[in-house]
Amino acid sequence: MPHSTYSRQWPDGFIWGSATAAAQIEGAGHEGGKEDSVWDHFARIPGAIAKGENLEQAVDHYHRMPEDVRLMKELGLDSYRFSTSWARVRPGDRAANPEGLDFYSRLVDELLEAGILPWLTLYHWDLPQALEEKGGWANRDTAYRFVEYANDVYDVLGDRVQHWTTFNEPFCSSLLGYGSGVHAPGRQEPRAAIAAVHHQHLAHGLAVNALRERGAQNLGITLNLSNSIPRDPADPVDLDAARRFDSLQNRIFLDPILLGSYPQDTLVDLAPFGLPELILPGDLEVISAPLEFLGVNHYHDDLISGHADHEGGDGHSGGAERVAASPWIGSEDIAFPSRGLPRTAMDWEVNPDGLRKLLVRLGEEYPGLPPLYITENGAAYDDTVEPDGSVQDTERTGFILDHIAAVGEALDQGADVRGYFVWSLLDNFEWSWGYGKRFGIVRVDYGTFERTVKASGHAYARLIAAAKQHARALPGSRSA
Ligand code: IFM
Repeated sequence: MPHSTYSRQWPDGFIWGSATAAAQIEGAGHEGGKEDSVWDHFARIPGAIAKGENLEQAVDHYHRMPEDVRLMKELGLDSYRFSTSWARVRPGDRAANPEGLDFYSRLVDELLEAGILPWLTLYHWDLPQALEEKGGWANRDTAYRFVEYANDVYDVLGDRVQHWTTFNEPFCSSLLGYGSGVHAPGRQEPRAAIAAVHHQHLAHGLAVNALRERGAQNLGITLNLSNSIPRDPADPVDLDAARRFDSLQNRIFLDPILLGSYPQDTLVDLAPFGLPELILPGDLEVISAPLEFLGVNHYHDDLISGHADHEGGDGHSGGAERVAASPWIGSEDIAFPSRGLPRTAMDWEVNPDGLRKLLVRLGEEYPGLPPLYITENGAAYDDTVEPDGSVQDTERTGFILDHIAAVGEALDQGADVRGYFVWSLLDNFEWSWGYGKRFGIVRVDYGTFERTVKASGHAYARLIAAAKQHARALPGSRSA
């Protein structure tokens, strides 16, 4: 029985895409002039990555890029969201590396040739290790180095790439990287984590201004957002815990970037960690530079209890990394109880309606919100390969189609969503979890690097084709 989403009419020009990130797929870890990023370095720390895996070969996209673009074309993608690696473009953050830039230039040409819109992210977590050794994101100077890197990329690709995203999920590369330490660089330093948040904001705003001056017209940032739901909305303890969690997961990013101010409660909560003193005159004006789009990554919501002592830890939270981050935000009391929903292999709950709620909420709470794109949504499951070589990933297929349906409902309720990118095109290196968690709509055999489109990939391709057909049927549609 076809999913109802197949017959829905989508707005004219709605973009269907898929996303990846350099460090997770490229490999060629030390080829073509590339030097260590913080993730290469982190992967050498015993115990940092599951099974001691590393990014050296990843899924060999660096050498198989034309084949991967052919796959995208077969799937019918309108757009491909990828990131450039700072450690490849400016190894050691010394000077631009022509060979590194040439790889991305060839990728962009290949995409355009295939009729696929390149959607570029400048920072998906791979800071050159040389900069980490100078303090990393805890050092304000890194924000200015980021602008140099952004300019180098723009100078080579700006004639062909229209969509520029500064950062992907700064939550992870600041709070998880410098606070809980479960992401590179693996530091557990509360003040450094808060400094990293502010300096990434600053880097974002400086780069937006610099690229706009060079001629960029479509600039944005991608945030990973989740609804923070108090377990008992009548319990002031749960309510306050949910407020604090929302502050760190969502509002500490959304407010400075979209409104030009940190939330008042965040400033108070984080005063012991030095937030107010980090904000220099003029910073917030730079940080809130106007944007043409906001990228939203959504995987799951969080049910929040303020009674960690009674919850017996976060066994069912899907938010273990956040609990690990909690000691420095004064939130040892936060727990993530289960509400009995099905879960993915990441132990993240499956709740498509959360995406609808989030999209509607953004429109209600942020006046002047730029158009939204779902820049990541998807699920890890333990796939099995059938004797005929196919992968019948029914759960992932359902996850993706149900979430797309939720995007449709959000549109009906007034959310201005212009596109959807599934995470991920390929199975890949899932950070500290290594290669064990597969998110791809295309399977990668880690022995041979052979690619096989999974049932979810076929379903997504059918959905894209159906969406185009309906768009053609709409009077006045651009594609008519
Ligand atoms: O793999 C990651 C990606 O790099 C950033 N967003 C979440 C994905 C799944 O964890």
